[in-house]
Amino acid sequence: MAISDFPRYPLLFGPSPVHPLTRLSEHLGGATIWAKREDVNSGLAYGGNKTRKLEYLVPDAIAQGADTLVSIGGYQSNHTRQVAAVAAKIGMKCVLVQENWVDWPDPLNDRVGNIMLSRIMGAEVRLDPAGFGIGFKSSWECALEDVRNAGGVPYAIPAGASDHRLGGLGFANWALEVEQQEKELGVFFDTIVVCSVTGSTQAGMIAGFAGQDRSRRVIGIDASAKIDETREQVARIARNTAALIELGRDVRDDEITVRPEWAGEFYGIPVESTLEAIRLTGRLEGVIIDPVYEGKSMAGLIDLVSSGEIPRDSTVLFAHLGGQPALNAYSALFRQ
Ligand code: 5PA
Repeated sequence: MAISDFPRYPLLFGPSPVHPLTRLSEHLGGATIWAKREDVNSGLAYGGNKTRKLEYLVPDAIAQGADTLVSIGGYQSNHTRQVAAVAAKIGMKCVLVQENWVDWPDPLNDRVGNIMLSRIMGAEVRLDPAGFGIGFKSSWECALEDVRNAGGVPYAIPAGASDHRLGGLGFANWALEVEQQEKELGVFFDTIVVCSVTGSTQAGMIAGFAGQDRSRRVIGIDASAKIDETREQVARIARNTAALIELGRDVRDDEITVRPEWAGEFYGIPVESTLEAIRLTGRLEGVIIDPVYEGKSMAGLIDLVSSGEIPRDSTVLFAHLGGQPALNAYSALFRQ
């Protein structure tokens, strides 16, 4: 089945905007940098990359007769906030397991930002003390069981909507969207920079771009600080998605690049390069990025462009995947 044959429930405004980051490009003095903005892709609770993935999961949930979306993430998960928004939009209930993925001392971490938004949208939020991990958890099984016991029909959405048969489709379609926008703009993005944690964002892109005539580099920047797991997950989902959309060949190893250098020591804890990237992007472009994800991928882009590893004649597309609501739990970092 081609990607266009998969049922898709429209949740986005349309193609997400693409625009140049002129002052950042001048400042770095290297490649030309553009951004594609998943943070403003939808009117649903500030959008983000998961909203795009969920366009392909919602028809499956409806076909299965589900009445409750069940998902999992950290206290400040952007993913669970987007699941809550989508559940509200399509008139389903929502149960979210929110685990203590980040050892972050902010006393409002489980109250402001994403988790507050999920509560506003009517999701049942269950706090769980378990630590970071993108696999399947017993607390999550328990949430599914509780929905069933109460007579409901749950639809299980794994962390980041990634480890799911349809999880890579949203960003395989993103690759098609990029190709179309390039035609309209008369530009070609030879390099894509994208943050990776649960992996289906980058994996979907890889599978989608693999079917196009012109080749390009997709550079994943790990933000989980567990590089082997991220690489394994990206590779597996890229291959499964490629098979699902009938690419007709295997995804080669050299099409899968995930770089570890900007993750710091822990998922969810920004390091100096993260904070510099956030400040620089804010001050030069008025564009806001977060300390957990895009702060790290932007730090990678800044280094790769400044060092010339991404060459001067490159045109780079930075995938801005959303995530700003979490900034509210990180206010201590920006008091001066
Ligand atoms: C997230 C993920 P993947 O998980 O698809 O690799 O995407 C990484 C990513 N940018 C990049 C933002 C803003 C993200 O929210 N967030 C997770 C969440 O629970 O929010 C899945 C981890």
